[in-house]
Amino acid sequence: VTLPTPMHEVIFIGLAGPTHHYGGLSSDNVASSKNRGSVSNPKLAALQAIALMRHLLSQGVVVGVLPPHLRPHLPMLGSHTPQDAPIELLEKASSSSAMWTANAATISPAPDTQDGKLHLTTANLYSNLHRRIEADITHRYLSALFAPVPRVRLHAPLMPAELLRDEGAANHMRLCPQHGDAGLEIFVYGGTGAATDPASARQFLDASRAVIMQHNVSEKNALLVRQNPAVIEQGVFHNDVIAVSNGTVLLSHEDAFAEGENALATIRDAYHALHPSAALHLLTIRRDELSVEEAVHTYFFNSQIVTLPDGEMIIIAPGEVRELYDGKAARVMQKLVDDVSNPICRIDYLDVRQSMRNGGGPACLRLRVVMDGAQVAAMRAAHNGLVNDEVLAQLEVLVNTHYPDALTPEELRDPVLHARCHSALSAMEDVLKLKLLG
Ligand code: SUG
Repeated sequence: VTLPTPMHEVIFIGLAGPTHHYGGLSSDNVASSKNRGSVSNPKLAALQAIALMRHLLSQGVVVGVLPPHLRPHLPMLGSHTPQDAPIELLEKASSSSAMWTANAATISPAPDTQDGKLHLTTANLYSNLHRRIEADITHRYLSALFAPVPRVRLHAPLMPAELLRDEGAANHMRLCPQHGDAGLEIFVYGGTGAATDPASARQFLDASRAVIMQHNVSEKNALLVRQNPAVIEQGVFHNDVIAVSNGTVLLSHEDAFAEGENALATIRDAYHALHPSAALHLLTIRRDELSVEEAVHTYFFNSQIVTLPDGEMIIIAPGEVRELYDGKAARVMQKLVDDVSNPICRIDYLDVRQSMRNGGGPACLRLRVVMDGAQVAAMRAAHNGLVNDEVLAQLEVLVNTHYPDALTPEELRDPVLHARCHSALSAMEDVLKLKLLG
C-alpha cells in the first residue's frame, strides 16, 4: 500500500465542560481523591485547554479539539432530577471527564496496519461509572469528526465487560523514526483477569489484544507489555503516568513495567526488527533520581513530547514539575534536555492546574492521530474540528460567556447551570460546524 505523504501527527485536545468539578470520583487517582469537594473553576479549565491548543498551534502542530459532553447525563439519574438526585450520583452524571482525551480511543496509524487504513477504537472506559458514560458520546463525536476523512476505520467501543476494560491511548505508546514510518505500537496492560491483578487495573490484556486484532496491526508492529502491578497501587492508574513516547524516544521510570529492564530489551529488539539500524532513545529515570511518588505528584511523565516541523522535539510539562519538591523533577527533566544525545531540546511548562487537580496532565488532555495530508485537508474542508487562531478565539468567547468560574459539587443542582451547559454546546456546534447535541 502506498501512503499519501506527508503524514502529520494531529493532536486533539479535550475541552473541559461547564460542570468541571472536584467530586473525588476516581479513588485510584491521587489528585482526584485529594481534591474532593473543593471549588473548581470550569471557565479556567477550558481556558487552560485553549491556551494549550494555542501553544501547540504556535509550534506548527496540527491541532484538533474534542468538545465536552452534555452534562448531567440524565439517563444515569434514572427517575431523579438533578435537584433531588443523591449527590454522589449527580456528581458522576456531571463529570467533565471526557476532557481527558488520551482515554477517548486507541489509534493505529495507517503505516502500522495491514490494510493501510487509519484505525481508531473508542475506549469503553469500563472501570469507572462516571467515565463509562463517555463511550457512546465520544464515539458519536469521533464519527462526526472522521466521517469526511478517507481511509479511516472507526471501531465501536469493545463490549463493556470486566475482562475488556479499555482506557484507550493512555496505555498505548508508539515508536517510529518519523510519524509516517511503520511504528512499533506498545500496548501496556495492567490486568489479565487473574485473582492477583491490582484492584484498580484499568486496562486488561484481552482488551489490548482485541484492539490489535481489529486494527489489523501486523504482528511485527505490536507488542504487549505488562505494567508493574506495584506502581498501579501507588497511583499509576494509567501507563501515561509513568511513561511517554514520541518518535524515537521512550521516556519511562525504571519501575514502569513488570518485567523491568527485560521489557526495555524486548522493546528494543522489536523496534530493531522493524528498523534495523535506526536510532532509538530509551531514556530511563531511576528511582533514586525521582521516586514513583514524586512522579505521581508532579506528573513528570504525563508530559507531551512533540516533534516540531523542523524535526526537533520539545517536552510540554505541567507547571507542577517545577513547583513541587523544590524543582527536583524539573532538574531531572533539564538534564534530559542538556543531554545532546537525545532529540529533546526544550521544556515548555504549561499551567493546566484545573485538570491536574483531577489527575489529568498535558498528556491526558491529548489524543494523537497520525494522518496524511489528504486526510487533514478533508477534515479541514468539512468542519472546524481542526482549529486555527480564529476558531480558538471564538471558543474563548463562548467559554467566557457560558461557563461558570466557581463551582462546588452542591451547585451541580442549579437549573441555571444546566441551561448554560446546553447553550455552551449549542454555541460550540456553530463554531465547530459539528453536530454535538443528541
Ligand atoms: O480517569 N480523573 C480521570 C483522569 C484521567 C487522566 N487520564 C490519563 N492519565 N490519561 C480518571 O481518573 C476524576 C474526576 C473527578 O473526580 O471528578 C477523573 O475522572
